[in-house]
Amino acid sequence: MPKRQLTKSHPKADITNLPALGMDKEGLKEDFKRYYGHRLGRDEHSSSLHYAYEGFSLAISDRLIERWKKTYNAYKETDCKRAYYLSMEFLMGRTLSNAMLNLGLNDAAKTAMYDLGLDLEELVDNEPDAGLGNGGLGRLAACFIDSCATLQLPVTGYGLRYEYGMFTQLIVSGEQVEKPDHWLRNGNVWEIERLEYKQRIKFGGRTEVHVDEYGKKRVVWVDTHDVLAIPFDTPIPGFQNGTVNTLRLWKAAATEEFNLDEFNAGDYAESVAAKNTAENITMVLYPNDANENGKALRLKQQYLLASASLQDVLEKWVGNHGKDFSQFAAKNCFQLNDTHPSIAVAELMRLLIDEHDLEWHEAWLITRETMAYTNHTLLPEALERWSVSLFRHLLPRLLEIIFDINAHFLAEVSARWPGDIDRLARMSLIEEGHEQHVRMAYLAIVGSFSVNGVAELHSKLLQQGLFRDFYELWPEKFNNKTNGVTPRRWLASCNPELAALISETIGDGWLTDLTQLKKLEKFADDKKFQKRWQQVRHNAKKRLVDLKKIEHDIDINLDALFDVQVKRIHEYKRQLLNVLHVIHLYDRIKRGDTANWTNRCVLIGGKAAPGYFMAKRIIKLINNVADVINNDPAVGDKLKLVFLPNYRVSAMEKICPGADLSEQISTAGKEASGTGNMKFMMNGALTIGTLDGANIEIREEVGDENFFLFGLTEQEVEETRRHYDPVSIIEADEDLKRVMNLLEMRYFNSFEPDIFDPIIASLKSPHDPWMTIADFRSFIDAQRRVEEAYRDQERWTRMSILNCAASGKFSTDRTISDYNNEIWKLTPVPAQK
Ligand code: B1H
Repeated sequence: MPKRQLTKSHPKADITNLPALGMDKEGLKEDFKRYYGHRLGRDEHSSSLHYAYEGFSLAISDRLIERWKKTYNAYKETDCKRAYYLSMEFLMGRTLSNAMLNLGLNDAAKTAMYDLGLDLEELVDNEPDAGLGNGGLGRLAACFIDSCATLQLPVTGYGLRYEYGMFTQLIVSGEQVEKPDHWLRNGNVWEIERLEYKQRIKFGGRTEVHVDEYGKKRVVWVDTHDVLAIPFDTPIPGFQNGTVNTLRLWKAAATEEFNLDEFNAGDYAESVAAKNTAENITMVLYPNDANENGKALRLKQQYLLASASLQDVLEKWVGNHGKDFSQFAAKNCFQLNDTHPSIAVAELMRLLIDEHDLEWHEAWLITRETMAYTNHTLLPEALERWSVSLFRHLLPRLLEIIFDINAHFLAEVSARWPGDIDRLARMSLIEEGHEQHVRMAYLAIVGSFSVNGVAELHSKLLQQGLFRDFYELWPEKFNNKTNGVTPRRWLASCNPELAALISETIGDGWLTDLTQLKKLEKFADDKKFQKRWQQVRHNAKKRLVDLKKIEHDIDINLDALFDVQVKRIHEYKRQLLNVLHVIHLYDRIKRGDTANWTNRCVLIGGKAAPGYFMAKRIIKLINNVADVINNDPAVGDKLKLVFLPNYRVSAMEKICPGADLSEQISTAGKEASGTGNMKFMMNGALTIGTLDGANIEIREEVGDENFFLFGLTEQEVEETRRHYDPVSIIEADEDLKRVMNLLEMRYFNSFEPDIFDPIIASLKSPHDPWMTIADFRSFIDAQRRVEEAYRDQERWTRMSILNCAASGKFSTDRTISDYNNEIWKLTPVPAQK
């Protein structure tokens, strides 16, 4: 075949040598019109907002891609060290508004759309959320990659491109109904498929030992059922700095030669249908937050993510360095987002030994110098353990490697503590018992050079409790990295009015150095500033109510205290405690105890894992209580209770600016960190909370007098547990007795007898792990202090300003700087001009 002429006579560089795109409104208008009219083939008669959104997003996307290439080249030229954030979840939410803000195109975009008779806000609201995560852990990953790009760190996010993200929650007769979230139905303008970087993933089969001509033993994994992993890349822009990093999400696909035998046998339709088995792997996100997913398909997802990502990195390495891995650990670091991708430890060993011919000890040194593990929970039900038999069936070669890692590791433990058999059993990567299980957290610890928790208390409890044996062995591995949130999305973009007021007052340096919010302290007592602060927050409350009115058709008084709890529904987060308080307020109204009353609107939102019975029942209780209260004419403006359906990232962007009070009321020691608490604080809400997770650090930053503390400490919880007697506590507390009595007399379920019996039973059980009843009195008292503070609007506003001013620590820019300085050790790389 003759060589193609095109590449010969025209150097390739010319293909991408494009003139810079215009960053003014004229440039945007021109591109929008071309995309809308030509690419999408729409005209002024098209009534669908979607195509306007799509056309405009394409214009914005072009400007991201332009900078993406320059960032890529800058990283390549400097041959810098890189980090990879491996996560089963990236809860990205919407992209368009964030892209405009980070490109500095907000004003140009708004006027461009206005000129064309379009409302930019409507377009922005038309975008579906990319809900590829459950809650805090997935959103943290999204905030992290935002901060990495803003800090110009060469970090790539690796995840899975689920066809169906987090389910859509409907509320029917007060109960949660799940609807599949086909977020890709209308396409996704932000991603680019990169078939040229596909990887092959092995499953099943068996291993054989071969001896090569030099007498060297090598293991081969044969008779496998292979699947392809296809990467889809999304650009991740930094804040107005020219850097655009990459989020690479893998989609599973059948290999080209799939089931050729069946084709040949003439069973065409059967074999095409078999394609599904491969494609199912990335079909759906498992919707279990902080809970075990024991399914084989989930292990396949985890392995596909780990294997495809590691092969991707190794392929690039070999392309540049051949088989010389001496500098690999100095140039690469993998951060494991919980144990979900921790099979990467064994997979890196497999790839280095089986595919790249390294010796065990060389491969182990590299693995132990490149892997770092973040733990996000102490809850035993969320700790991943995979049965050895499932492992043997799906990933036989990986299981062998895990056994070998374990043998080496246990030898190390024996050398340090000779004869300590109990300790060996406790620390083994394999849990014995009726069935053997692989302890994924232990695999992650043994295979990593860094192990961190996500808030001070959480990291301390890991060291003293869950991972104590490992801490004794390797204290130097353990560290803390307190979580954060990105101030671009969670202040600048979601609350533009407050952001403008802040910038006008202290300048706009806070956008990339959030500690500058401290400068607001000076204005906390300034009457004029207070008035403006109140006005802005009032407007945000109005926007929140307008949103809810459409859905609920109930009247909410804007002067009421907006008391908000939005997060996954879980017993440890104690939405129940919140409901008990609401019932108590209702009871006070009914018995006329309303002197010095503060009107209150309680908003609760969150999804329950579809198989989590108690969580679903709690949703039903909230809705039933709301029904009674909101329809009781004796209540009026004094109290409202609203369940916000389908809580998600884009909903939080409207909710957090309008909240007065942030409910962070988990049983102490159970919430690893929390991040919603930070979003609320940043937007000027006050917190009522326990000494749990990052609440402790929030209170430290803002001062005790600006935080409503209640409840047992973690230590007290553990002590009380031994003699916990909720029935006596109820007996001794008149208010609580009345609340429980209302529940027990079926006041909120007169037509649905017994449905709340399981809830009542759990509250009254001496074995209730969440000890809700123990904290009732202290919670009610703290809520009284809240009401008193709120009635003095000047005082409240001052506290609100001080909360925002003290939120600087909780930027992911700080979190990521800490990760980088203490774990990754990357050098920032400025983008090319
Ligand atoms: C957190 C999870 C989690 N911790 C298992 N653990 C999952 C566990 O699908 N699964 O199997 C999904 C998620 N999520 C949260 O992480 C903590 O509860 C929060 O306290 C913390 O703020 C957040 C981020 O660190």
